[in-house]
Amino acid sequence: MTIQDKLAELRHSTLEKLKQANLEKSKEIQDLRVEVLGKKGSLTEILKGLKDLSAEERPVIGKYVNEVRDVLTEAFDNANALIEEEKIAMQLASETIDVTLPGKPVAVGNRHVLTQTAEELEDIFLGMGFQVVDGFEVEKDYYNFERMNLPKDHPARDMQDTFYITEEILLRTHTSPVQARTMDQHDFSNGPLKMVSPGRVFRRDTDDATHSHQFHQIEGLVVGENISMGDLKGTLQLISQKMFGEDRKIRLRPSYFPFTEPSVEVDVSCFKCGGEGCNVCKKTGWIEILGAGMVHPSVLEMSGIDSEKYSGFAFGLGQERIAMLRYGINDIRGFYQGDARFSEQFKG
Ligand code: FA5
Repeated sequence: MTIQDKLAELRHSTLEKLKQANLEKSKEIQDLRVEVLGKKGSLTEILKGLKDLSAEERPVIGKYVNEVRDVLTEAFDNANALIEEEKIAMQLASETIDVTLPGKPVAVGNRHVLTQTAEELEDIFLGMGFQVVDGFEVEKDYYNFERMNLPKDHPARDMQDTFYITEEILLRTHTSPVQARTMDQHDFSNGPLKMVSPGRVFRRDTDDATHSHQFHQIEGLVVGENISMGDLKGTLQLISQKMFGEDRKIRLRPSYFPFTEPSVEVDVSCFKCGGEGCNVCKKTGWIEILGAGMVHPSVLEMSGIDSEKYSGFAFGLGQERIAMLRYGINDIRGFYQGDARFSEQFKG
């Protein structure tokens, strides 16, 4: 038998076997493929005889070998495709999909409780005619300290050490630098300046249940003619009532900030015991919520504002502090850990 005959015979017999193969048994076809086209298969075996051919015969037979290989490869591929199709057809015939089954519920997130607190405060202030202003988290030493009446050697800087980018650029320690930036821009012919500015601040503080090295404040500032301590008290009274309930009272205690004179700490009467004394207010009946005061004349003058004609009040409150008191959160670190179980409690 010549090589050509052997090839013709292999082609014929393989195609016949493929025709008869049980299509449901794809293994049968895979085995046949290895048997015929595999490395040690029948085709390879026949090709061993190529070496005995003459130089003239070799290209002719070579061409024929390729033709047989192509025909058989295609035949196996077709058989496999047919098997795949049959499989899918069988699956479709046996499977039904119940389109009326309820779907999987999509988990809906919610705004972070600090964002909610800030937005609620912003809404109250917007209602009182304040504008909401953005500040810079990376701030100049000049605005964070010097314009707040804290020159380079001022001892009160020690209370607000921070992360320095360069000697002159730092992560702001409070939202107060926004005061100077907005006062610089304000045109009093358009009326008094009334703004709030929420944002993140940074300090070299040791983290514990009530302190974090980064937290959030809301700055408030009003500058105009005849602005008095009474306006400050009235504004803060309203905020406390809106945030903690109508019955809340506030009290001002003398304090010190270099950028306000006089300066006060502001306490709100305890929302839990109503002033009787309990574990929330540490038996005092009062809870401290913010620092405030009348804007220091030097701070006004540094913005080119005539302190004889204009006066103002400012305050800075801790957003975490407000949220912790409102919702009875006892550890500030919960705000930053990204635990969904914490956030889900404040869906609103
Ligand atoms: C200030 O930062 C002043 N700039 C506030 C101010 C503004 C006074 C305008 C006068 C006029 P103080 O350092 O007290 O003040 O911070 C204000 C509030 O931020 C505090 O009442 C507290 O609620 C919050 N706070 C301060 N340090 C931390 C901290 N490490 N972690 C969380 N909250 C803090």
